[in-house]
This record gives sequence, structure tokens and C-alpha cells, in this order.
Amino acid sequence: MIITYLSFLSYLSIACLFQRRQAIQAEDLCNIMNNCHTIRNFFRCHEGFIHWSRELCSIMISMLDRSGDGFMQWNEFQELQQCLVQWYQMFKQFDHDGSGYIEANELVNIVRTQFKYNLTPQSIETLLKRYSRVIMWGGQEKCLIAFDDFVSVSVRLRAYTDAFRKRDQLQNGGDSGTCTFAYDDFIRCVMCL
Ligand SMILES: [Ca+2]
Repeated sequence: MIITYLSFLSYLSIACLFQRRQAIQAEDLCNIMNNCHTIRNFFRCHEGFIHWSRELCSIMISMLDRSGDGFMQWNEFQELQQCLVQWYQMFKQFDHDGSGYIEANELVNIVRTQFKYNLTPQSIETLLKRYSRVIMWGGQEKCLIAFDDFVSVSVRLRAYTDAFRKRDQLQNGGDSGTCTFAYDDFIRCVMCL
């Protein structure tokens, strides 16, 4: 565990304290991820510390919002820590040269062999277009993915796959690979991330 319950409580914003929520919102999570020393020192990238955007903090809260209240309780935060530590270790394992980036083919490997998502080359290409950046590395142009982008893609893949499988189970009694979304249901699924 990277931070303790007491430390977590110290990041509750005034608004949350006032409402006696005992839960954090995106701004508080952003504050924790960027300013808590143990977290900053745990997740390091090639350029030093990782910057966690409010947008990414917001989607991390949505992914694990088991209580469905839009806030992150301590138990949800604990699950987030476990997830991030696991993804960070996976990322480092695939970042063979320790550059702080993984290459496009390494992301493809993770998605297929670690996450075990059965995506077509076309879907993988869509992921790469959205989450990779072209960087000059060792005199060569490379298509690379940084850790924060890796977290973004992992959160979304997991949340959308969970939402899809839940409906597939309900409608077909198993993983048939096909299901129907009503328009409003679809909008709620994608807009919360
Ligand atoms: Ca919650």
C-alpha cells in the first residue's frame, strides 16, 4: 500500500469534508497523485515525476466507482492503488530499455497476452493513433506510449470491456461477443469516462 487511510483522509477537500462524505473527487485525487511524496516517488518516468491530469483522475474514479456516487471512497482508492501498481510493474517489465515509454508492438503484446482482450488489428490501430506519440528516439522516429497514456488506455479498455460483458451476459447468458446497447445506455457508458 502506497498511502495510508489517515493520509487519504488528509486530502479530502473542504467540500467533501463539509458533506461528511469521507470520499474524494477528481481534484483531490489529482492532488494526491501529484503531491503525495510516496506516490510521486513510486511512479517515476524518464523525465522524473509523472504528471497526473485531472481528466485521467476523473476517469480513474469512474472506473472504480462501485458505490455509483461519483466519488472515490477509501476501499475504491485501495483498489485503484492495486491496479496502478500492477499496471506500473507490467509497464516496466515491457519497457525493456527503461526509457519510460513502451513501443507500439509492446502495447499490442500487453493488450493480447496480459489483459487478454481479443482485439482486431484495426482496433489496435485505433488505440495506437489515440494514445501513442511519435518521438525521435536514438535518431529514429518511434511510436511510443508513456505511462500516463498507458493508464488511460488500460482504464478505458477495462471499463468498456466490463460494461460490454455485463450486457452480453445478461442478454446472451455468456461471452457471445455480441450485444445490443440502447442509445441512452450507450451514451451513459461512454460519457462517464
Ligand atoms: Ca464511489
